[in-house]
Amino acid sequence: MAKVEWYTDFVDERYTPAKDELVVLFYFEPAAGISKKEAVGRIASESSTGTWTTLFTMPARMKRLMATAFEIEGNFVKVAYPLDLWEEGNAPQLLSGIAGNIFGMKAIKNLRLVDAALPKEYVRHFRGPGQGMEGIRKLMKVKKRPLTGAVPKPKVGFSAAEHAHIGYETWMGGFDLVKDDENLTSTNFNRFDERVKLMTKLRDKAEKETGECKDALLNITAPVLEMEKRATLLYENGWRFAMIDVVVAGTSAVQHMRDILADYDMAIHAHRAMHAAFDRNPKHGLSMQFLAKLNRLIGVDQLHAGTAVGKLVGDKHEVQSVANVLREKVTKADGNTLMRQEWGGIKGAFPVSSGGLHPALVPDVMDIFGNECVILVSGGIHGHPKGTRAGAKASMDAMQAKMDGKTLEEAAKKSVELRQALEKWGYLKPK
Ligand code: CAP
Ligand code: MG
Repeated sequence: MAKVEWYTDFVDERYTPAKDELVVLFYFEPAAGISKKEAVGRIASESSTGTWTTLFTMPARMKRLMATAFEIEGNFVKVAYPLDLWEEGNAPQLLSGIAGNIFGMKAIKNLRLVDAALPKEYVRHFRGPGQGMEGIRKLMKVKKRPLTGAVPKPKVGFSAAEHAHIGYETWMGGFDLVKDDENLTSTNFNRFDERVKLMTKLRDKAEKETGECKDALLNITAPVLEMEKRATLLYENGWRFAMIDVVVAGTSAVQHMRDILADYDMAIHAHRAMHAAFDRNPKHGLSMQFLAKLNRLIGVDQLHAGTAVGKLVGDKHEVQSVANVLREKVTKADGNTLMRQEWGGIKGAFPVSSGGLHPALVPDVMDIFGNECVILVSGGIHGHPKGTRAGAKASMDAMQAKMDGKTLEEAAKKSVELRQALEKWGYLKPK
């Protein structure tokens, strides 16, 4: 019978990728009855030039565009992709290739895109963060410590006036940023433009009263033309950040908004809501470190990276890997978690640690991330026995204690707010 399939033409274990090839590390499990070689051939074929059967005609050019599965180690495989497969500066197209049909192939029982090593020639077509970590520190006039912020809680339900009041209390407790929750956009009880107007007034008041720089992560997530309008409204009101739920908004929208916001010299705070739909299963989906790489490449300035000690998934190794991908000039290789990545002129982005934190966990987060991060403590300040302002102060006192090398018990002797927080939550690690 004539040859029907040609998947194994995409496998060569003696192959050495060219310097300018894009290499992807996958975890894979063949379906029953499929050999590893047949499985990795399918991954390389379906994510580059192939299909399920041999074809009548094929242009000669196709040959040099074929991907090659070249390193199989247990259930991990590396696939090399010729650079010409990829349109310059087009992040959605990269995903359609290396994170598209292959997840649905019957011959592959489980598949996880762990990381991609992007060649310099590919990276140079992306702008990366507009502000980056240095730019944000300059904007906020915060030199050394982690930046701090909180989301008004309950997540949604406040009117714009109530929201702005909670924001003011958060700022007056010493926090830098007031963040909209991921599912707060412009609802009939808290319209975006109303919230911007009232938050602007109270930001100016808080800045005057504290002499500190105060800002907000106001959520512009919406259809893209509406996002443009909201970004402009923020800019016109002197805000220096915009928040986007980058996974639900989509890669194309984030790339577009990155250009708009960079023209406004505004930073992008990237919330990652919905990431756990595809990154928490260690056997299937996309890794958070790859999502972080993609978003730094496109140009978000800060991205949620997890806490390890809070209420949401992501252990210490994962959150530190994500932080490395976001911050380092060269991300070092790390087993089957990370491949080496040179970032060239692409600025670093802040990892954001948030989710189930309270004052007593702030030092733990600083142990994991160091100071080059943003720490959001939301329920952990609004649930303080003496309210938001006291909760923010307790968190700032915990952070100062850590920076002074003091225990929280010592610091609590001089901070009634920290003592009260310790009395309520102790060192609870919420689930
Ligand atoms: C945290 C939060 C953030 C999570 C997102 C929430 O609130 O506002 O959305 O941090 O998770 O809605 O849960 P709390 P991650 O501080 O009150 O938990 O940062 O892991 O993406
Ligand atoms: Mg939230």
